[in-house]
This record gives sequence, structure tokens and C-alpha cells, in this order.
Amino acid sequence: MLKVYLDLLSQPCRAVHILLNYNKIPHTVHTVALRKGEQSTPEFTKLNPMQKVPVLVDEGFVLTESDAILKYLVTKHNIPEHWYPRQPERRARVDEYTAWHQTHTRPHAAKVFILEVLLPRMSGGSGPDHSQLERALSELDRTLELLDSMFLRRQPFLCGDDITLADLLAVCELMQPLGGDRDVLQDRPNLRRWRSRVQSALGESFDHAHAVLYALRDRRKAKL
Ligand SMILES: N[C@@H](CCC(=O)N[C@@H](CS)C(=O)NCC(=O)O)C(=O)O
Repeated sequence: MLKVYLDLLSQPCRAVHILLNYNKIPHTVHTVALRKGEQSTPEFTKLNPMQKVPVLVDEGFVLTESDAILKYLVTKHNIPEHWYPRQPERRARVDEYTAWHQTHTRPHAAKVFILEVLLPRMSGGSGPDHSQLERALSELDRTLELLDSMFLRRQPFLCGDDITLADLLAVCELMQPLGGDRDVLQDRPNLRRWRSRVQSALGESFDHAHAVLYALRDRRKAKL
């Protein structure tokens, strides 16, 4: 059976988790708790020398990188074509976003979470560095502007009329700052409507994957 190594506090892991569960692809989940450093154990390092999740193992075939894993799953399993269309131009649109994602949405949204949640936690409860946070937020804002004007335009999903892997990667990344109780789409109604569409298209699998992030947010709120 297909195995995946995940930590659901990780954005790309949630994308893989949602695709598997939504499409009912049989699999087993092996949790790699990043907060406990389990990505650095000798056994896991043997599997992925980069010491990162997600990792997929399919009958001895080991694959890293969420983008490659998601595309492999769609190609290998009989799931609806809209996730990663076969028609060359439509497929290229998804590839265009997923390439851009790795240099824009991913680092910019993740940085806000790191500055607001991870670094203060590691330094024993001091608040975030405000000037760094302001810079990160303004970088993210430029990315959100492009996401809205270049990818979403006036269509319901990032690459057209149907949900694709692009929406899945993007939504998981943009949810992450919610762990610090920050909704990065608060001032962007068009992107907020897109997120609701993605969320309703994914149904339970969305909330199931995000339960750990919601719990983190609620614990932080309770402490304030
Ligand atoms: N480009 C990779 C990124 C993987 C990645 O950065 N994973 C993080 C969690 S979001 C991780 O495992 N970090 C552990 C570490 O760096 O020690 C992907 O999309 O799969």
C-alpha cells in the first residue's frame, strides 16, 4: 500500500493529505513530528536525505517534493482529470502556477508564520520582530496582488473553471498564518471568495487536514 510521511502542520503535507483523502486513494500515513525533530532521525534521513516532509513511498518508489508527489498521484491514479488536466495548454497553466508558487506564495506566506509563530516559540515567548514582520507582510501583499490579478483574474479557480493542484497548494500555504491568528486574505475579498470556493469544493477533507492548525490558533488565542 502507498505510504506517505507527513506532519499536518506542514503546508505541502496538507495538500498531499487532502488530495489522497478527497479522492479516496488507499494509503497509510506515517507521522513525522517536526517539532520533535523526527525528520533528522537516521531512519528518516535514509528515506529523505533532505530531512523534509512530505515523502511518498509507493512499492519501493520514493518521491519527495509536494509538487512532484501531487502530479504523480494524479497521473498514477484514476482520479478526476480536472485536478491536473491532460490538455497541454490547461496543464501548462497548472505548471505555470506550481512553479511560481515555490518562489512566491510558499516562501512569502511561510515567512509570516515563521516570524509570528515559530521564532517567538523557539526564543521562549518573546514577541515577533515587528520590522521584519512588516517587511514580510508587504512582500506577501505583492504576491497576493499578483495571485489575484494574474492567476485568479475573473475565473473561479486559479487555473480556470475547476479546482486544480494549483488551488490546493495555494490554499494550504495561505492558511498557514492562521496558526498565529492572522487571516492574510482579510483585506482581499476576491481571494477570500476564492478560498471559500476551494474550501467548499474540498468539503471535510479540508477541515480534517487543517484541524492541527486550527488547534494551534485556538491555543494561542486562549493564552492571550
Ligand atoms: N519544496 C518542498 C518543501 C518541503 C518542506 O520545506 N518541508 C518542511 C515542512 S513545511 C520540512 O519538512 N521542514 C523540516 C526541516 O526543514 O527541518 C515541498 O514542497 O515538498
